[in-house]
Amino acid sequence: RAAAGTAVQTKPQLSPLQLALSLEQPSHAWSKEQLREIYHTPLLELVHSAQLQHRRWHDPSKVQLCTLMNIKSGGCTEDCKYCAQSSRYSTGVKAEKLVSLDSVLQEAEEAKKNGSTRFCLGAAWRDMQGRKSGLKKISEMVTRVNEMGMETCVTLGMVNEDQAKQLKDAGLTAYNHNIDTSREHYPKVITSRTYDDRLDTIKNVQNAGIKACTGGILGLGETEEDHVSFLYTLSNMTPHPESLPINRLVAINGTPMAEELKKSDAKKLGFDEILRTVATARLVMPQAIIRLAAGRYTMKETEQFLCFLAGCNAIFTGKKMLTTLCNGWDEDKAMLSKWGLEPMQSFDYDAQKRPAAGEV
Ligand code: SAM
Ligand code: DTB
Ligand code: SF4
Ligand code: FES
Repeated sequence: RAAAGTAVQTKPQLSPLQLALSLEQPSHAWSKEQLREIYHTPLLELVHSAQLQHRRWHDPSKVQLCTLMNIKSGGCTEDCKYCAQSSRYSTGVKAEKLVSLDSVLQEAEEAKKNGSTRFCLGAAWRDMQGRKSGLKKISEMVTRVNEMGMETCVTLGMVNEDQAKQLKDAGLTAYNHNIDTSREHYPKVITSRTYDDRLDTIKNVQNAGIKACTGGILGLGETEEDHVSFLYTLSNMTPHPESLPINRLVAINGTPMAEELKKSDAKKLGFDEILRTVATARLVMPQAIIRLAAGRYTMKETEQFLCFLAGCNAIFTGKKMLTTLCNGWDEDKAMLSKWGLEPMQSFDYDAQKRPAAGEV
C-alpha cells in the first residue's frame, strides 16, 4: 500500500503512437481518434517514429522497383474526376484496344533488365463483365511474365470472385484496386460506382488468395480529416493491403478535378500532409509495402527522401506511368544508391521475416 500522502503509481497509458510501436502483430481495429492523434503528432516525432516502425518490420536497405504498362488505354466509361482515361472528358488520350502478348513480354523484359522485380499491367476498364476473352489474354500475360521470374500485378477495374480466381490460377501476385480517398470525400470524386463496390472487389481478390495493392490519391481537394478517414478504412481491413500506393494527383487538363483545383478557394495539398499520411500508414500498417506512385516526378529529391524516411519502400520506375510521366530507371537507381538503398528481389518480400529487435 502507498504510504499516506504518496500518490499511487499507475501504469502510464500508452499513446496510440506508442501502442503502434509496441504491437507484436498488426492491429485491424484502429479508431479514428487514435489515427487522428498519430497523424497530428509533431512532424519530426512522427517521421522518426515511422522510421523506427519501418526498421522493426522491414529490411531498411530494400526498395521494391515496379514498372507499369498501360495495356488498354483510354475509353473508360467511369467518371473518376481526376483520370486522363475516362471517355467523359477531353484529355487527348485515345481509346485503344488491348495490346498484344508480345508487346507485354518485350516491355517486361526491358523492365527486368533494368532491375524492376514487379511488372504491373493497367487497363482502363470499369469492370471485367463480358470480357471473357480479355481476361483469358491477360491471364496468359500474367503467366508468361511470371515465368520470367517477375512478380505480376494487374489493375482491371471491378472483378468478381470467379474472375479473381482465374487470375490467381494464372499466377497473379497482386491486384491493384484503390479506394482513392475517404468514404466521405469519395462521392465528390466518383459517382459511377460506390466506395462499397471498391471494397467488394478488394475482398474478392483477397478471398481468391491474391494480394491487394490498395491505396489512393492525395490532392483531390480533400481535408486532413479525409486523410485520417482514408487511413481508417485501410487500417481496418483484414488483412491489410500488401501494398499501399500513395499517388499525388497529377492534374490532367480536361478533367473536372484539374478545373476545380484552379479555383481560388480550392484546398491545396501541402507536402507535410503527404508525409503525415505516409508516416501514419507505416505506423498502423507495419507490414505493408508503401509505394510512392503517380506524381513522384513532381517531387524534389529531398521530398522523396523524406517519404522514404517516413516508411516508403517501393516506387514505380521506368518509361511511363499509364499516361503520365515516371522517373526513369537510371536516375532512380542513382538516387537510391546514393541513399544506401538497393532493389528488393522478386518474391523476396515476407513481412514476417523481419530483423530481430537487437538488429535494428
Ligand atoms: N481502371 C482501374 C481502376 O480504376 O482501378 C485501373 C486504372 S487506375 C488509372 C489506377 C489508379 O491510378 C487510380 O485508382 C488512381 O488512384 C490512380 N490515378 C489515376 N489517375 C491519376 C492521376 N491523374 N493522378 C494521380 N493518380 C491517378
Ligand atoms: C496506382 O495506385 N498508381 C498507378 C498504379 N496504381 C496502376 C497508376 C497511376 C496512374 C497515374 C495516372 C496516369 O499515368 O494516367
Ligand atoms: Fe476508368 Fe480507372 Fe480511370 Fe476511373 S481511374 S476512369 S475506372 S481507368
Ligand atoms: Fe502493381 Fe500496386 S499497381 S503493385
